[in-house]
Amino acid sequence: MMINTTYTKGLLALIAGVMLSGSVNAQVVDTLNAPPPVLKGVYADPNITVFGKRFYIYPTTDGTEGWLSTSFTCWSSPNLVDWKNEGVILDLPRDLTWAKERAWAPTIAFKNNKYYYYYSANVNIGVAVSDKPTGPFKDPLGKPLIPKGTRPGQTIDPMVFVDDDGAAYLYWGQGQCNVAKLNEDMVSLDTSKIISFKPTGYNEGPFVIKRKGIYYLMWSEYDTRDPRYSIAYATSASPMGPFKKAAGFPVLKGKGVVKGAGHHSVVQVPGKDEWYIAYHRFKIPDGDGYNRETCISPMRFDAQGHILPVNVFEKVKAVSIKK
Ligand code: FUB
Repeated sequence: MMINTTYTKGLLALIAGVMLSGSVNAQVVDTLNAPPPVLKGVYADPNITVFGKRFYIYPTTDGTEGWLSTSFTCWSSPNLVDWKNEGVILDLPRDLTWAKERAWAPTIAFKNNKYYYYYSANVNIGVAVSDKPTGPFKDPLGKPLIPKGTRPGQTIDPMVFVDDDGAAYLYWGQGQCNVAKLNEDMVSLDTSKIISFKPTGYNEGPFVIKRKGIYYLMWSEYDTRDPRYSIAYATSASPMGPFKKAAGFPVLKGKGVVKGAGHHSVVQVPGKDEWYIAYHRFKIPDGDGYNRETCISPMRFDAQGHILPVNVFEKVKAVSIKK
């Protein structure tokens, strides 16, 4: 009798809790039905950002074994849900003299009234410049900004971060993470201080955000062809570290039909403490590490500033940028 009363009370409390919170759906994740990708087609390594009143994604074009793509596209959106293909913004055989293929993992920044686009090409890092976020972009150097072999690991996956004081930093590297300050011209590095380090589990795809004075360095672990591909992070009080890996990682990983989720970027909605993470996963259905698609999910922080685990089944809803 005693046991039954306790059991009944517990059950009623559970039902009441679910009814009050109304969150039963939020907790039961259907891992068989993932939201559709935000970009139509196979695109990976999405670099999401915001310029003025539009969001932009700069991805890698997928669909060839060995990632042999030769050009880069740009996509734009007023609300994170409806995306327009702005076309090819850099075509390696047409626009570069020093690389023709392996157009991978770009990143972009606005400074000096110009857009600076950094990208991997044949395992070197290049820079291109334009007056518009949608290009066309021109190669100002006629050679890589960072040639392959400059540091151990692959010279790929650049990420540019512009701090509140206007100083710009370039992060890059597979196998180890490197960081250097960019000079004011944005097309050369301050080589007096290049820092290289490898947080536990680090493989590639570094990305930095700053929130409430804390620098978050995020990266991808495992190989992009591995279904376990996932995202972890570390924090620092300085853009060049040292970075301390956070407990409770990975912050984003596949589940159910979502496999190989990683190589991400993060955007803050201007004027709000509202953040979204763009990442790729194996195409659903029939994808793999060469056929990946771009998704966006909300990314949240707890009261202590830890990044909360991202739900890869949470669909992004339309966001408005304040006038
Ligand atoms: O897309 C080509 C390569 O695959 C990227 O450079 C890596 O980060 C991985 O996503």
